[in-house]
Amino acid sequence: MAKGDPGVTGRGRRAAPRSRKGATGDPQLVQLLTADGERIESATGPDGTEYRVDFTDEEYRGLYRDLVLVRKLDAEATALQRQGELGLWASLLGQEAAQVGSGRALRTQDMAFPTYREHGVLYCRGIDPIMPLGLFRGVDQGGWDPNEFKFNMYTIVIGAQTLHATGYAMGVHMDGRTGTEDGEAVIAYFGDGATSQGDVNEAFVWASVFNTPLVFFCQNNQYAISEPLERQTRVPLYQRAGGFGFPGVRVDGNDVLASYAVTRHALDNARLGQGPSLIEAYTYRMGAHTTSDDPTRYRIASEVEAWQAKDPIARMKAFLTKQKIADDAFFAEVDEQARTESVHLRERVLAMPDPEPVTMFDNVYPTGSPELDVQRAQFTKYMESFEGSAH
Ligand SMILES: Cc1ncc(C[n+]2csc(CCOP(=O)(O)OP(=O)(O)O)c2C)c(N)n1
Ligand SMILES: [Mg+2]
Repeated sequence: MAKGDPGVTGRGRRAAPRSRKGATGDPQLVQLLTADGERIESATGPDGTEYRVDFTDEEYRGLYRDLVLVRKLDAEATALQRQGELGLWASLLGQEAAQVGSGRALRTQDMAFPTYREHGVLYCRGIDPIMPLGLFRGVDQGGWDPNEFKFNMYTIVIGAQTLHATGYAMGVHMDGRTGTEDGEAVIAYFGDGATSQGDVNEAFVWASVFNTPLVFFCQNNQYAISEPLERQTRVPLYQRAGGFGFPGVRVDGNDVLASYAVTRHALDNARLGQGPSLIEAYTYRMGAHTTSDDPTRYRIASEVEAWQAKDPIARMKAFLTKQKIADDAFFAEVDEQARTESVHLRERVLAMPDPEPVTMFDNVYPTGSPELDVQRAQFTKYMESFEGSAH
């Protein structure tokens, strides 16, 4: 989507083409675009909130472009790993709508705390998509400035970032940066498996009792590596929020429009000082957990096929086509852009220089530390012990 703030209201917006309120077939699920690409004008959440979007045609096309680009760059990263150019890759395949919808719902001042899979949110924050590839290639430690882009570093420790986000959001609140329409909100991403972690449950408690401006965004992709959802919970995950004292909602995470609407609403409530909420984006991890995983060992092909029919990009394409918002020339142009950008990404990854090993001590502390100086000296000596070493 073009730079700026894609709106949910305003002049010149395209009216929703069809009104089929409540037609999701699943009363728990907030959905604005069916798997067949039919628009639903509004959907009601469990607390009675009415969700809707009102995008211009250009904004709809922008969302589609985001989805396609993010998927293509992710596929390129997977291919690079397979060719030995990355150590590992955690693919977002299938989760593009949850990430682009929520990522585009963030306002400029909002801060995001990702896991290791949020490449789509990273893209929406305007960060060069090569950044996580440097991390997974092992040549840098992420490389982007979290303050500049309002997107924290990737976190591998499951659920830990929800506590970081809670502390950050408490600070935002204490600094008086909430309570107005241009206030700040914070979003913490995590997975279904992470909901079983102590960290996440502690974050829920603290966020709740300190009324923090925080949206907990759980991408329920049905698996934590090989562990299925039924090993994490006996109730729908979004209902957990009730026990902690804040609202929860389940959104169709393969529907970019609903993901946008629900996240925008939750963030705006948070920035106004109304406290935290939990969004469960109901989606599916179409690929492996990471490139080290073989999902055929623990799930059956028919399950994957059933989710293929709910593909987030196919339904957006069907909608744009049916409503004549986009034509074949547009789709071809987006595909060509995705191809060009992925080729460019590959070239830049292959050209990434290997760092001097000793640089791993850089950036540990902003102003260094005596202990680190000792370690650096020891390591330098060790490296010099290798015959012919230039270090
Ligand atoms: C504290 C901790 N325990 C275990 C792991 C190993 N681990 C890495 S990913 C993962 C599963 C996470 O599943 P989920 O939260 O559903 O996120 P997803 O990978 O599906 O996006 C586990 C157990 C870890 N990284 N950190
Ligand atoms: Mg998961």
